[in-house]
Amino acid sequence: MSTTALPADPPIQRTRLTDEVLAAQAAYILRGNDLGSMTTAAPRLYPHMWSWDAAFIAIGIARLNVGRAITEMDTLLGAQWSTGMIPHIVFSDDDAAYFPGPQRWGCGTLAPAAPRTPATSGICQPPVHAIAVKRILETAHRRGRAERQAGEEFLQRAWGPLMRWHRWLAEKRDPDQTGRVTVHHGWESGMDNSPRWDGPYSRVHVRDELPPYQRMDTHVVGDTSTRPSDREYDRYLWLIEEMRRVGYDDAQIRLTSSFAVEDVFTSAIFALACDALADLGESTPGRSRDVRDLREWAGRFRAGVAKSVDPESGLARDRDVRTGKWLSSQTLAGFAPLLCGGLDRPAELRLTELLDSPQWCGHPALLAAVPPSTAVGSPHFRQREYWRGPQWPVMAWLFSWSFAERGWPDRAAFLREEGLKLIGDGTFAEYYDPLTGGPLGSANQSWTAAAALDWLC
Ligand code: 9WN
Repeated sequence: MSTTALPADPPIQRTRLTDEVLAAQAAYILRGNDLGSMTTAAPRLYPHMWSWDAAFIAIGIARLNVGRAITEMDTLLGAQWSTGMIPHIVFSDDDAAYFPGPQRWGCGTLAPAAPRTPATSGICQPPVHAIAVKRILETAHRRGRAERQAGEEFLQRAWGPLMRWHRWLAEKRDPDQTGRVTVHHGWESGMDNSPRWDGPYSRVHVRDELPPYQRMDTHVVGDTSTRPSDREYDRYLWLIEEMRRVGYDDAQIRLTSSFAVEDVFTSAIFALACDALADLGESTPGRSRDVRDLREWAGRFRAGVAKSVDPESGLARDRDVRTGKWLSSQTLAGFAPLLCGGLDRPAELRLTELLDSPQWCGHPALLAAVPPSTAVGSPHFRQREYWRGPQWPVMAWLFSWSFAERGWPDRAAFLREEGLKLIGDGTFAEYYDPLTGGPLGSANQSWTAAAALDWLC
């Protein structure tokens, strides 16, 4: 099995591996990407631990080895900042292999709240972690007594860090109690170059003082047009520069960052994660105040997501904090209310019908009926460009999981089947061309393998 990047022109001829072979290959990939106590997001393109990747990866690893899944989460939580933030990257020792690395972030020297070790980035990613803990514990409970005990002990030590993480999001990233999490970098959304961020990024003005840099990602992927452009990277790096200048201080970033957007997808995930954590805390004496806070946050963010819905399109919207304007886009983030609930019946029905319609999953040209990152009919749709069109199997997993939680087993099973159609080619690509099924980005991406394992084992 190759660990190199995918070729520029992927074959359109696809063969579907059997479920047994696919699961075995997924396990093989996760073992291959395992550095001992962290799993790299991908072998060459992403040689470190990413925050939301780690959570999805742990869900998949739990199917193989509950103890190793717990280690993954322990490593991530061990890099938590004193503010409560869980950083978006925990760096491995391979620090020359990815840009921007620890030196460019400079958190070890500039950010009083960052841990001295391990080295981390200075921003966060969507809070899927409590969802992972819930899923890992479910897996542990189905196994023997030893796994169950390891799971319970882990929850005991993870409870405090997870509560601090959630409190930081609720207080520092939503000080005005809008019910929506503000992000200060497209990377914080996990959907780096989505059309969702075109407006806010157009207002990020890169100054001459931006220190020079060399990208590494474009040396790894075969077709650089499937990655963000250099112009986009300048803006990504400029935002980091702004944060460095204020020592990564939360209050200062809120005041000074040229990018401040209420992210409706992250907010829906936060509502879901608060409920997941509250469910886990419910039966333990001494956690009732925490559980009350979690339920309150879940309610606040569910309402914040529902309030963002565009009366015209029915889709949820982000909001640019700097202009005060709602941002309409035809991206999968528009379906955020289906993840966390909170809409009235007619609005929810309208949104599920839109998801199934030819504008989205029912588009006749799609190889698999999972939501593309941007609607095929949108003027911003680019079939091979990262978050501007391709389908990401891990997003199909997230929708499938939350549909099951919401009591929609048929919808959950359908997305699983369709998601496996993509992954079934055995490349475990980072993302797929929705029109050809061609694999794009990195091959052997860990979270793609993890989604397959959770679906198949
Ligand atoms: C920047 C690791 C990460 C994912 C993100 C995805 C991509 C990084 C990059 O890879 O982002 O964080 O260098 O492009 O957009 O969602 O967590 O897989």
